[in-house]
Parts: sequence; structure tokens; C-alpha cells
Amino acid sequence: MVTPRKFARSTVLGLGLLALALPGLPAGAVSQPAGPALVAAAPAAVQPPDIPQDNSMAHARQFQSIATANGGNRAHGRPGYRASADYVKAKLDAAGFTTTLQSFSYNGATGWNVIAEWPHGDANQVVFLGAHLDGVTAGAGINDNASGSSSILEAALAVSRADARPAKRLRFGWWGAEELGLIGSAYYTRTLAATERSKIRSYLNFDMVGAKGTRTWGVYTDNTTLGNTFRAYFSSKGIATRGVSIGGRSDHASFSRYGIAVSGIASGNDPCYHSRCDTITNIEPYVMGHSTNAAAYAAWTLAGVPNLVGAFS
Ligand code: DPN
Ligand code: ZN
Repeated sequence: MVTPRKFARSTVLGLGLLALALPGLPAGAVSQPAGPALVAAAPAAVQPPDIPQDNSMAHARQFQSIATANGGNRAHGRPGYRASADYVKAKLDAAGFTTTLQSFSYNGATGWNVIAEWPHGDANQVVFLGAHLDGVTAGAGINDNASGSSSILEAALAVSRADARPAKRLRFGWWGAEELGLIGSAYYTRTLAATERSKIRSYLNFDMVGAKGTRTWGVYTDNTTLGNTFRAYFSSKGIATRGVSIGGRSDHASFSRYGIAVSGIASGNDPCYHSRCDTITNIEPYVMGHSTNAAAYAAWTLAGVPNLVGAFS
């Protein structure tokens, strides 16, 4: 069966030939399989991939397994945190990212940020996506925040699968010790040279993006232009959004304090917030799928990935 994803690669001419070749259908019956790329020639601008829901769910299941195998949590200074960082770094290394495990010290324990850069595009213009990788000690921390960690991990892996050649530089960050006061992200921005900080054009935050039952997404109110990028994704899917103000409660604040433009998305109500029941059943594939594709859409759009054939695999 030909999938809509395959159609997205085809030119209008290609579609016509395909229609003629399809057997068992009356003339004229083959018109428009779903998708705007089919009604017109492919847009010259960007076209991000369509990432299956299960891709980011598979990472979330791994984080659940890591918690289960390490005393039930993935908190700062606990073995489940380091195992989470190792999982993320291994995936990114295998995908061709330039990765760094950045250590810091807090509360008598070593914490870790994982930073991954896609080594293409203008290094003077960085588009940054981030998520905190730690959880509270009460549970596995799956919506908070295996959801965001898995979404941006899968968006990064999609960049690699597409072998994308963006105009700007894509960098991803997984922050340690967010739950103790944005410790890892604050360490990263504080210790970055001012000249390097000034290259960061935008920072997008993904914290609690998988909550079961979410049907409208929150878009951070911090920056209208960046927020519009997320709104464009969701409106293209017929999904409503609302503005949310996270203030200083998550890692985008470690960037906005230096004047960097920030935004982000959040899922809906989470009754298991910071609780033992924030497990794999607290998130939902549908929600993870859209949060992941919203992250990929923002990465593609803001970094300017050209719409080349082969960019969809
Ligand atoms: N995820 C919350 C935390 O890390 O404790 C912060 C937060 C609240 C983020 C509300 C998004 C929305
Ligand atoms: Zn969080």
C-alpha cells in the first residue's frame, strides 16, 4: 500500500502516473489522498517529516524501564538519572550528532546535561530545543519529563534520518536537576561564553508534553513569533491551542534571562504531577505523536531545512 508519506515525495506528474497505474478503481476515482502536498506542487519552503507516534513512545518506555530498574525514579544524583543520560547520548552518538555530557555539582551529587549539535548549518545562528531529563524522587517522571525528553530526542533522530542540511545550526539539550531549581540549564547558560550565548537565536522548551487526554496544547506566551510556529503546526492538524505562562518554572527561564527568545509547548492537565502514578500509563501515544511532530516542525521551520527529495525518510 502506498502511504501518504510516499506521495509527499511525488511531483504532480508523478501522482498522475501513479493514478493511471492503480488497478481496480473506476476512472476518476483516484483523486486526492489526504495531504496538502498532493493538491499542488511541493512547497519550496520547509517540509518536516511525519514521525510515527510510537517512535517517541518507545523512548518513553525505555525511561520507564530505566526508572523501574533503578529504584523507581530518575532523579538528580540517583542511578536512574545517569542511565537516562547514557540512553539519550548513545542514541545521538549513533545518529551522527556531536554530543557532550556536561557535568555539574549540586546538593553533593554530580549532575549531567546532555548537549547534542547537528554538525551542519551556520554555527553563528543556533536554534535550540531543550527538555529536562530529571524527575522527582516520587516516581518515574514520565509526563514530567520523559515526555519532553523523548519528543526532542525523536525530533533530533528525525533530523539525522533526513540527513538534513539546515541553514541554521540545530542544538538539543537534556537538562539535569531541573526539579531542584533549573540547576543544569542555568549551569549551561551561565558557563557558556557570552559570544556563544549570543549565537543562540531561539530556545524552545518541552516540559510535560504527553499528558493522557490532552486535546488542546498550551503554547508559551513568551514570544509571539516563535509561538506562531507552534500554532501553525497545530492549526494544520485542526488542533486548538491556548496560551500558557510558565514563568520561571522551567528551563526556558535559564535562556530568557540572557535575552534569548524563548517558547515552548505543554500538554493538558496532569493528575499524576510529581506523583508515583506519573508512569508510562500517564502519557498517550496520540499526544506524544503531536508533541514530537510539533518539535520537528519547529526545528525544520526555524532552522530552515530545505525541502529536498529524500528529506522524508
Ligand atoms: N514540569 C514542571 C516541573 O518541572 O516541575 C514545571 C512546569 C509546570 C512546566 C507547568 C510546564 C507547565
Ligand atoms: Zn518538568
